[in-house]
Amino acid sequence: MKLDDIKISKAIIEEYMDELVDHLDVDVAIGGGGPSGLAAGYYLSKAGFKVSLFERKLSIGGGMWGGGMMFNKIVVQEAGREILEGEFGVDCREHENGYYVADSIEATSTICSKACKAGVKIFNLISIEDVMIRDERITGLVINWAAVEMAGLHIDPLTIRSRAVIDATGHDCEIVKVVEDKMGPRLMTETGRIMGEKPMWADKGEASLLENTREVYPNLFVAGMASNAVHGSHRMGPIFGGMLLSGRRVAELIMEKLG
Ligand code: 48H
Ligand code: FE2
Repeated sequence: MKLDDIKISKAIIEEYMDELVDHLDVDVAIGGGGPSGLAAGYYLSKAGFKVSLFERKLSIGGGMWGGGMMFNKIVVQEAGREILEGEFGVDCREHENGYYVADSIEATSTICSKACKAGVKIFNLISIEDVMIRDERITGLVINWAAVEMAGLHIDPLTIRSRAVIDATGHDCEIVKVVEDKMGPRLMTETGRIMGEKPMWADKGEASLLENTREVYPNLFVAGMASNAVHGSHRMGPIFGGMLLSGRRVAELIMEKLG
């Protein structure tokens, strides 16, 4: 077959546009492609929900690639291992009683692959810059090219409609921040506001994560590190079991809500 350069371009543009148009209106829109967002998307897609995930960066996986301080290993506890090895098939080696270690490259790439195969439509290089709110309920996301954001160009965004939104943007809880900025102290936290992350304490941080994984504004759920940041709980360092458990938990909560 003689290759035609224009046909290659046309194939890319048309296939991408078809998928984008098909995902303008979804069940669940996820902001952030770290471990919690990917796990949430995986479980929701596996259950038959239509899911779009938007990630600002070129690479998916958030803070998982780098392990701890660039030592590319991650630690999970037994409950986390049940997901990492049991669900995703990533090798976990017991280093010491109850402390399992996985290769961060294998873990991140595998979770990403499983999420895609389960049906999560991942759009990388797209940032969430705002939300849509109708009658005090989140009804979708406002998105723009990450390159537009980085260049500081004045280019208006586009919108995605969804029945539920997950803020899985990590430490910065960027989606919840937008809601707080625009709606005032109306979050479902103790103060109605983002309470801010507390210092490193692996045990406490992991223990509080599932309870903090919840709806924080009608139709807006938090997962992963954003959950602890929003609710004023501790960070936990490079232990990633909680992120996966939080992703599964938020998926369960949304399935319950959406039916
Ligand atoms: C599009 C965005 C936007 C935006 C951010 O940081 P992450 O890995 O988040 P989690 O919660 O899945 O995992 C947290 C974990 O990586 C971690 O940091 C831990 C365990 N820390 C403990 C500690 O003590 O430090 O991924 C979030 C992703 C990133 O890829 C961002 O680029 C992306 O979200 N993102 N994408 N639009 N507005 N904001
Ligand atoms: Fe972190």
